[in-house]
Amino acid sequence: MDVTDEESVKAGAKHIEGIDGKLDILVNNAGFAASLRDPDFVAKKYAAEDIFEPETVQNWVDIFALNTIAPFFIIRTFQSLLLKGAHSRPQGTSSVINISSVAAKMNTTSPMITVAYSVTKAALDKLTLVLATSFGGRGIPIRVNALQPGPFASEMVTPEFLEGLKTTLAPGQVALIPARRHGTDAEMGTTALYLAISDYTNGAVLSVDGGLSLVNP
Ligand SMILES: *[C@@H]1O[C@H](CO)[C@@H](O)[C@H](O)[C@H]1NC(C)=O
Ligand SMILES: CC(=O)N[C@H]1CO[C@H](CO)[C@@H](O)[C@@H]1O
Repeated sequence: MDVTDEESVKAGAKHIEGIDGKLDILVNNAGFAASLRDPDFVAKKYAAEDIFEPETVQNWVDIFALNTIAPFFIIRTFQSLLLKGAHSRPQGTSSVINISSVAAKMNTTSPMITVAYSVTKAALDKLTLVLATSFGGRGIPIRVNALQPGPFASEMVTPEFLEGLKTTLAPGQVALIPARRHGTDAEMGTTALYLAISDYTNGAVLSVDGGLSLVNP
Protein backbone atom coordinates (compact mmCIF):
# COMPACT_ATOMS: atom_id res chain seq x y z
CA MET A 1 0.00 0.00 0.00
CA ASP A 2 0.98 3.67 -0.28
CA VAL A 3 1.41 4.48 3.41
CA THR A 4 0.78 8.20 2.84
CA ASP A 5 -2.61 7.56 1.21
CA GLU A 6 -5.41 6.98 3.73
CA GLU A 7 -7.61 5.11 1.25
CA SER A 8 -4.75 2.81 0.34
CA VAL A 9 -4.04 2.11 4.03
CA LYS A 10 -7.73 1.35 4.67
CA ALA A 11 -7.71 -1.04 1.69
CA GLY A 12 -4.59 -2.70 3.15
CA ALA A 13 -6.32 -3.23 6.50
CA LYS A 14 -9.38 -4.65 4.74
CA HIS A 15 -7.16 -7.05 2.82
CA ILE A 16 -5.44 -8.30 6.01
CA GLU A 17 -8.83 -8.63 7.71
CA GLY A 18 -10.04 -10.74 4.78
CA ILE A 19 -7.09 -13.13 4.72
CA ASP A 20 -6.18 -13.41 8.43
CA GLY A 21 -8.81 -11.53 10.44
CA LYS A 22 -6.08 -10.20 12.76
CA LEU A 23 -2.62 -8.69 12.84
CA ASP A 24 0.19 -9.72 15.23
CA ILE A 25 3.10 -7.54 14.10
CA LEU A 26 3.00 -4.14 12.39
CA VAL A 27 6.31 -2.76 11.12
CA ASN A 28 6.38 0.88 10.03
CA ASN A 29 9.39 0.75 7.74
CA ALA A 30 8.70 2.87 4.67
CA GLY A 31 10.66 6.09 4.71
CA PHE A 32 13.19 8.21 2.88
CA ALA A 33 16.09 10.46 3.73
CA ALA A 34 16.78 12.90 0.90
CA SER A 35 14.25 14.30 -1.60
CA LEU A 36 11.44 12.63 -3.52
CA ARG A 37 11.30 15.41 -6.09
CA ASP A 38 14.87 16.59 -6.70
CA PRO A 39 17.23 13.92 -8.07
CA ASP A 40 20.17 16.31 -7.59
CA PHE A 41 19.38 17.03 -3.93
CA VAL A 42 22.36 15.12 -2.49
CA ALA A 43 24.81 16.64 -4.99
CA LYS A 44 23.52 20.11 -4.07
CA LYS A 45 23.80 19.29 -0.37
CA TYR A 46 27.45 18.26 -0.81
CA ALA A 47 28.15 21.50 -2.64
CA ALA A 48 26.41 23.72 -0.07
CA GLU A 49 28.16 25.26 2.93
CA ASP A 50 24.89 26.55 4.37
CA ILE A 51 22.79 24.05 6.37
CA PHE A 52 19.64 25.70 4.94
CA GLU A 53 20.54 24.78 1.35
CA PRO A 54 18.99 23.21 -0.74
CA GLU A 55 16.22 22.54 1.80
CA THR A 56 12.65 23.34 0.76
CA VAL A 57 9.39 23.48 2.72
CA GLN A 58 7.88 21.02 0.24
CA ASN A 59 10.60 18.47 0.98
CA TRP A 60 10.08 18.80 4.72
CA VAL A 61 6.33 18.31 4.20
CA ASP A 62 6.97 15.21 2.04
CA ILE A 63 9.37 13.59 4.49
CA PHE A 64 7.27 14.29 7.58
CA ALA A 65 4.24 12.86 5.75
CA LEU A 66 6.07 9.59 5.11
CA ASN A 67 8.42 9.15 8.10
CA THR A 68 6.31 10.52 10.96
CA ILE A 69 2.67 11.17 10.06
CA ALA A 70 2.02 7.92 8.18
CA PRO A 71 3.03 5.62 11.11
CA PHE A 72 0.56 7.40 13.43
CA PHE A 73 -2.42 6.98 11.11
CA ILE A 74 -1.42 3.46 10.09
CA ILE A 75 -1.43 2.39 13.74
CA ARG A 76 -4.88 3.97 14.07
CA THR A 77 -6.21 2.08 11.06
CA PHE A 78 -4.72 -1.26 12.14
CA GLN A 79 -5.52 -0.89 15.86
CA SER A 80 -8.57 -3.16 15.88
CA LEU A 81 -6.73 -5.89 13.93
CA LEU A 82 -3.78 -5.61 16.34
CA LEU A 83 -6.18 -6.07 19.26
CA LYS A 84 -7.56 -9.21 17.64
CA GLY A 85 -3.97 -10.42 17.19
CA ALA A 86 -3.25 -9.89 20.90
CA HIS A 87 -6.46 -11.61 21.95
CA SER A 88 -5.70 -14.65 19.78
CA ARG A 89 -3.12 -15.83 22.35
CA PRO A 90 -3.59 -16.22 26.11
CA GLN A 91 -1.98 -13.18 27.80
CA GLY A 92 -0.76 -12.21 24.35
CA THR A 93 0.23 -8.84 23.03
CA SER A 94 0.65 -7.58 19.52
CA SER A 95 3.64 -5.55 18.48
CA VAL A 96 4.20 -2.33 16.58
CA ILE A 97 7.79 -1.74 15.49
CA ASN A 98 8.64 1.70 14.18
CA ILE A 99 11.84 1.73 12.17
CA SER A 100 13.50 4.91 13.36
CA SER A 101 17.15 5.70 12.76
CA VAL A 102 20.26 6.30 14.78
CA ALA A 103 20.06 9.73 13.15
CA ALA A 104 17.32 10.48 15.70
CA LYS A 105 19.98 10.40 18.46
CA MET A 106 22.74 12.18 16.62
CA ASN A 107 23.09 15.95 16.52
CA THR A 108 25.43 16.03 13.56
CA THR A 109 24.11 16.35 10.01
CA SER A 110 25.25 14.58 6.86
CA PRO A 111 25.20 15.90 3.31
CA MET A 112 23.78 12.56 2.19
CA ILE A 113 20.38 13.39 3.69
CA THR A 114 18.04 16.29 4.35
CA VAL A 115 18.26 17.95 7.77
CA ALA A 116 14.60 17.00 8.13
CA TYR A 117 15.48 13.28 8.27
CA SER A 118 16.81 13.18 11.84
CA VAL A 119 13.99 15.50 12.93
CA THR A 120 11.31 13.16 11.51
CA LYS A 121 12.96 10.17 13.20
CA ALA A 122 13.27 11.95 16.57
CA ALA A 123 9.55 12.75 16.27
CA LEU A 124 8.85 9.08 15.43
CA ASP A 125 10.68 8.01 18.61
CA LYS A 126 8.51 10.39 20.63
CA LEU A 127 5.39 9.07 18.88
CA THR A 128 6.49 5.53 19.83
CA LEU A 129 6.63 6.48 23.52
CA VAL A 130 3.40 8.49 23.46
CA LEU A 131 1.44 5.61 21.87
CA ALA A 132 3.08 2.95 24.08
CA THR A 133 2.15 5.02 27.15
CA SER A 134 -1.40 5.58 25.97
CA PHE A 135 -2.05 1.91 25.10
CA GLY A 136 -0.26 0.69 28.23
CA GLY A 137 -2.08 3.11 30.52
CA ARG A 138 -5.45 1.99 29.18
CA GLY A 139 -4.67 -1.75 29.39
CA ILE A 140 -4.63 -2.13 25.60
CA PRO A 141 -2.32 -5.08 24.77
CA ILE A 142 -0.52 -3.42 21.88
CA ARG A 143 3.18 -2.79 22.52
CA VAL A 144 4.95 -0.03 20.60
CA ASN A 145 8.75 -0.05 20.23
CA ALA A 146 11.24 1.68 17.96
CA LEU A 147 14.36 0.29 16.34
CA GLN A 148 17.12 2.75 15.43
CA PRO A 149 19.33 1.17 12.77
CA GLY A 150 22.79 2.51 12.02
CA PRO A 151 24.22 1.66 8.61
CA PHE A 152 22.56 -1.35 6.99
CA ALA A 153 22.29 -2.28 3.33
CA SER A 154 19.15 -0.69 1.90
CA GLU A 155 18.02 1.40 -1.01
CA MET A 156 18.96 4.45 1.05
CA VAL A 157 22.73 3.88 0.93
CA THR A 158 25.22 2.93 -1.78
CA PRO A 159 27.48 -0.16 -1.64
CA GLU A 160 30.48 2.25 -1.76
CA PHE A 161 29.26 3.99 1.40
CA LEU A 162 28.90 0.66 3.21
CA GLU A 163 32.33 -0.53 2.08
CA GLY A 164 33.92 2.81 3.04
CA LEU A 165 32.75 2.51 6.67
CA LYS A 166 35.77 0.28 7.42
CA THR A 167 38.40 2.83 6.53
CA THR A 168 36.95 6.24 5.66
CA LEU A 169 35.07 8.84 7.65
CA ALA A 170 31.77 9.59 5.94
CA PRO A 171 30.97 13.31 5.61
CA GLY A 172 29.67 14.54 8.95
CA GLN A 173 31.36 11.74 10.93
CA VAL A 174 34.11 12.46 13.45
CA ALA A 175 35.15 8.87 14.24
CA LEU A 176 34.99 5.53 12.46
CA ILE A 177 32.17 3.23 13.48
CA PRO A 178 33.51 0.97 16.27
CA ALA A 179 32.23 -2.17 14.51
CA ARG A 180 34.18 -1.12 11.36
CA ARG A 181 31.40 -2.53 9.17
CA HIS A 182 27.72 -2.21 8.38
CA GLY A 183 25.06 -4.33 10.07
CA THR A 184 23.85 -7.59 8.53
CA ASP A 185 20.36 -8.70 7.60
CA ALA A 186 20.55 -11.29 10.41
CA GLU A 187 21.41 -8.59 12.97
CA MET A 188 18.42 -6.51 11.85
CA GLY A 189 16.20 -9.60 11.73
CA THR A 190 17.02 -10.87 15.21
CA THR A 191 16.41 -7.41 16.69
CA ALA A 192 13.04 -7.05 14.98
CA LEU A 193 12.13 -10.59 16.02
CA TYR A 194 13.05 -9.81 19.63
CA LEU A 195 10.82 -6.72 19.67
CA ALA A 196 8.02 -8.71 18.01
CA ILE A 197 8.01 -11.65 20.43
CA SER A 198 9.04 -10.22 23.79
CA ASP A 199 5.65 -9.55 25.41
CA TYR A 200 7.49 -7.72 28.21
CA THR A 201 9.29 -5.16 26.01
CA ASN A 202 7.27 -1.98 25.59
CA GLY A 203 8.24 1.61 24.81
CA ALA A 204 11.83 0.64 24.04
CA VAL A 205 13.86 2.71 21.60
CA LEU A 206 16.68 0.41 20.65
CA SER A 207 19.84 1.40 18.72
CA VAL A 208 21.47 -1.26 16.58
CA ASP A 209 24.27 0.79 15.12
CA GLY A 210 27.63 -0.92 15.67
CA GLY A 211 28.45 1.84 18.18
CA LEU A 212 28.22 4.62 15.57
CA SER A 213 26.36 7.00 17.88
CA LEU A 214 28.76 6.30 20.76
CA VAL A 215 31.60 7.98 18.94
CA ASN A 216 29.71 10.46 16.75
CA PRO A 217 27.59 13.08 18.53
C1 LIG B 1 22.85 15.17 21.23
O1 LIG B 1 22.71 16.19 22.22
C2 LIG B 1 21.98 15.80 23.37
C3 LIG B 1 21.85 17.02 24.27
O2 LIG B 1 23.11 17.47 24.67
C4 LIG B 1 22.70 14.69 24.08
O3 LIG B 1 21.93 14.24 25.17
C5 LIG B 1 22.88 13.53 23.10
O4 LIG B 1 23.64 12.52 23.72
C6 LIG B 1 23.61 14.00 21.84
N1 LIG B 1 23.67 12.88 20.89
C7 LIG B 1 24.75 12.12 20.75
C8 LIG B 1 24.64 10.96 19.81
O5 LIG B 1 25.81 12.33 21.30
C1 LIG C 1 16.80 -1.98 5.80
C2 LIG C 1 15.63 -1.11 6.10
O1 LIG C 1 14.72 -1.51 6.76
N1 LIG C 1 15.69 0.12 5.65
C3 LIG C 1 14.65 1.08 5.84
C4 LIG C 1 14.97 1.93 7.03
O2 LIG C 1 14.07 2.97 7.18
C5 LIG C 1 14.05 3.82 6.07
C6 LIG C 1 13.16 4.95 6.41
O3 LIG C 1 13.69 5.65 7.45
C7 LIG C 1 13.60 3.07 4.82
O4 LIG C 1 13.65 3.90 3.71
C8 LIG C 1 14.52 1.91 4.59
O5 LIG C 1 14.03 1.11 3.55
